[in-house]
Amino acid sequence: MDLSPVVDGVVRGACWHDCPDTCSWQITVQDGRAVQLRGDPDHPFTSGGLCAKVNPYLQDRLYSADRVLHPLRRVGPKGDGRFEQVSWDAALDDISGRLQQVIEESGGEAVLPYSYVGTQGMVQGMSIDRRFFALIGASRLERTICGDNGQAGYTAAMGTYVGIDPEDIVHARLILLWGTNTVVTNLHLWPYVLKARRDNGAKVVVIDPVRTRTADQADLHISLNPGTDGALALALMNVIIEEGLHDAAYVDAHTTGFDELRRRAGEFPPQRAAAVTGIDEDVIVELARDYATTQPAVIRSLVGMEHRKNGSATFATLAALPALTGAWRHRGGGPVGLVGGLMRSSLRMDRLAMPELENPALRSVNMLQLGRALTDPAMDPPVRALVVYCSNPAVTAPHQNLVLRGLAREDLFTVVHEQFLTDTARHADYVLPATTQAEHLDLMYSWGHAYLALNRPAVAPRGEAVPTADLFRRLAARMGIDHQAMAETDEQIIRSVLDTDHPYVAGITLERLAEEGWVKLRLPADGRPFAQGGFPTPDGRCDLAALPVPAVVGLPSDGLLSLVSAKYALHFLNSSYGGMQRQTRREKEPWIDLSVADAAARGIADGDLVEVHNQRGRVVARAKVGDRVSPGTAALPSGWWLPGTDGAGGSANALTSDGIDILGRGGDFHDTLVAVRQVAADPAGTA
Ligand SMILES: Nc1nc2c(c(=O)[nH]1)N[C@H]1C(S)=C(S)[C@@H](COP(=O)(O)OP(=O)(O)OC[C@H]3O[C@@H](n4cnc5c(=O)[nH]c(N)nc54)[C@H](O)[C@@H]3O)O[C@H]1N2
Ligand SMILES: Nc1nc2c(c(=O)[nH]1)N[C@H]1C(S)=C(S)[C@@H](COP(=O)(O)OP(=O)(O)OC[C@H]3O[C@@H](n4cnc5c(=O)[nH]c(N)nc54)[C@H](O)[C@@H]3O)O[C@H]1N2
Ligand SMILES: [Mo]
Repeated sequence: MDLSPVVDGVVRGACWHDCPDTCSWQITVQDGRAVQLRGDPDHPFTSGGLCAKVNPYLQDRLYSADRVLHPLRRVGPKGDGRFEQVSWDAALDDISGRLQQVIEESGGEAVLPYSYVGTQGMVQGMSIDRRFFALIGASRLERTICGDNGQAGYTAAMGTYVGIDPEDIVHARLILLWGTNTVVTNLHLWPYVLKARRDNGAKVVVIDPVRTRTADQADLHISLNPGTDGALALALMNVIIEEGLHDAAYVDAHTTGFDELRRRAGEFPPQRAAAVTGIDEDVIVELARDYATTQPAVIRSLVGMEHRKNGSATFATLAALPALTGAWRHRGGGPVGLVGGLMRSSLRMDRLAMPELENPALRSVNMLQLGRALTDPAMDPPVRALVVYCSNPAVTAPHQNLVLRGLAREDLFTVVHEQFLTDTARHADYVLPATTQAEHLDLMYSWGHAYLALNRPAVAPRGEAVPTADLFRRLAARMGIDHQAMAETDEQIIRSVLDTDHPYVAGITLERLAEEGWVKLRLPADGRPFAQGGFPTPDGRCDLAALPVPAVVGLPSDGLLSLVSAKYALHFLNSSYGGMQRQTRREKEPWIDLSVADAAARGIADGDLVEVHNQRGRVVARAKVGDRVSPGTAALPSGWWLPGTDGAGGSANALTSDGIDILGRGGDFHDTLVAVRQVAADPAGTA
C-alpha cells in the first residue's frame, strides 16, 4: 500500500515521545513542506491538544537549524563536539570495517548497543536494530531504566502490571495519584481526573515527597519521606484490617497470603508508620478509612517511586490494597499501572525484535550501569564499540561522570544515530543523521492508554537523514549480513505485528489504521478485569504478601539530604529539549527545592546559587526555598544537558546512584544523598 509522504494534504500521525499520552496528530503539508501541526481533535485521549514541548515540533525539531542532517566524523578530542561532514558511503565503509575488526579480534560481545525509547515507534525503536545486534552476537542490553521495578513488583502480586483502563478513572470517587506527577508527565490523563471530580465529586489525593504541580491541584497532598511508601501502604492495611473494613469475601475467594499480610501490617501501626513516613498519624488513619469505604477507588502509579532499592517490594505491597478492599469489583476501581501490557499481551510484539535470533548465552549489560560497563577493567572482552540510538545516556543514565569517563575513552569506537548533537553525540566518532517522526513510517505503542496509532510520514527526510531501521539495514548490507530478518520492510513488520487472533486486535488492520489514524484495542466491555478474580498468576489469586516487606533505605543522615531528581521540568521530555533554546529559556536554569529549615541550617536564602554535591559529582543550581519539600528532602529536575564551560547548571545524574533494586533489575536513581552549600548569594536579591 502507498504510505509515502504527500506533496499536499493532511497526514495522520502520532507523537514519538516516551510518554504515556502517545498523542495522535495531523500535519498539513503544502508543496512538500509541513506547514501546520495539530492534535487530532477526534482522538479521545489527545482531544485536540498536544503539549508545550511538542506544539513547536515543526520549528524546533523537523525544520530546526540545529538538526544533524549529514553523517559527521569526529575531528577533535572526544566530547569536544567538532566534526566534519562525510558521505554515507565513507561513513558506512569505515563503521562496518571497524565493527568487523572488533568482532574478529574480540568477539561480538565487544560491541554494545545502547538504546531506549527515544521513539515509541515499534519499527524505528525496537525491530531491525535488535535483529542486527542479535545477528552480530553483540552484548545484550538490559533495558531497565524505566518501569522495571514497578512491573516486577506488581507482577509478583497480581501476575500483571497493567491494572484497569486509565479512561475508567472517570468512574472513580477516590483517586490516589501515588508517586506520579500527572499534570507534568501524563497531561492528557488529567481531564479524566477532573471529570471524575466534576461528575462524581471524586477526591484527588497526591502522595509525593514533593509538592508538585499536580499536588498543587489536588484536594489533598500527602508529603512523605522518600522511599517510605511501603510503610504507608502497610499502615493503611493495618487500619483497614483492624477496623474490619476489608472485603473478607473478596480476600477469601481471590487472594492468598492474608495471614502473612496481617502479620506484616501489624508491624506498622499508624504511630510507627507516622514516625517512618513523616505523615501525621491522623492523616494515615483517615486515608485508610477513605480508601476502604469510598468506591470506586483508583490508585494511579507510574515510575517516580520505583527508582529505589525497594522499588519492586513497594509496588508488590501497593498491589495488595485493591485486593484487600475489593476495589476491583467496581468499575473505575483498582490500580492503573503500566498500560503498555495491553499491547504487549495482544500484539505480536515478538515479530519486532525476533527474540529467536538472539543467543541468550551472550553477556548482558544492565543499561543503568553503562559507566561501569565502559570503565570496569574486569569486563572481558572490554566494550570496544558502542552504538547509541534513541537515547542520550550522557545525560539520562545515572552516575554521569562515570558514563562520561567511559565515553571519553580514546580506544572506544562510538557511533551515535541522532537528530541533534546531544551530549552523547558530542562524544561520538561518528554521528549519523536520524529522521524525526514526520519523516518516517511507524506503528505507535502506548503505555498510557489503549489506542494504537499509525504514524504516516508527512514529508520526505531532510538532508541525508535516515530512519533507525534503515540505518541498520544499511549497516547489515555493508557487513555482508544476508539474513531474511533484515530484508523485511517497515510495512511488512507492521503487518506481522497486527497478524494475530487476539480478541483485543480483532478488526485492526494496517488499512484501517491508515484510514482512521488510530484505533482502540477492543478491551472487554465490562472494564473490571478481576471483579471475579482470575488473576494471571499460577493459582489465579492475587498474592497479598508476594515480596518481602520493602526495606526503608536511603533516609538522610549526617546533614545530608535525600535527593529526588524526577521529571519536574514541564518543558523537557527526559533529556530531549534539555539543551534546546526555547525550552531551556522557559525552564530558565536548574533549580533545587529546599525546605526552609534545611536552607536556614546552611545559610542559604531563596534565589542563592548552591552547589549540590556528593562522591559522584556536583551540580550548581538556583535554590528555591519554601514548603515544596520537607526537611531532609531536596528536589532537582532531571534532563538538563551538561553545563557550559562556566560549570554552572548541570545534569542531576552527575549525582545519582547507579545501583539496582534489591529484588529487581531496575534503578535506584532516587536513593541519592547529597550535601548542599551556598556558592553565591542571589546577586540581585530578586529571586
Ligand atoms: N513533561 C514530561 N513528561 C514526561 C516525561 C518528562 O521527562 N517530561 N518523561 C516520561 C517518562 S519516560 C516517564 S517514565 C513518565 C514518568 O511519569 P511519573 O512517574 O509521573 O514521573 P516522575 O517525575 O518520574 O515521578 C513522579 C513523582 O514521583 C515522586 N517520587 C519520587 N520518589 C518517590 C517516593 O519514594 N514516593 C513517592 N510517593 N513518590 C516519589 C517524584 O517526586 C515525582 O513527583 O513521564 C513521562 N512524561
Ligand atoms: N535523574 C534522573 N534520570 C532519569 C530519570 C529521572 O527521573 N531522573 N528518568 C529515567 C527514565 S524514566 C527514562 S525513560 C530515561 C530516558 O532516557 P533516554 O532514553 O535517553 O531519553 P531522552 O533523553 O528523551 O533521549 C532520547 C533521544 O532519542 C533521540 N531520538 C528520538 N527519536 C529518534 C529516532 O527515531 N531515532 C534515533 N536514532 N534517535 C531518536 C532524541 O533526539 C533524544 O536525544 O531517563 C531516565 N533518567
Ligand atoms: Mo521513563
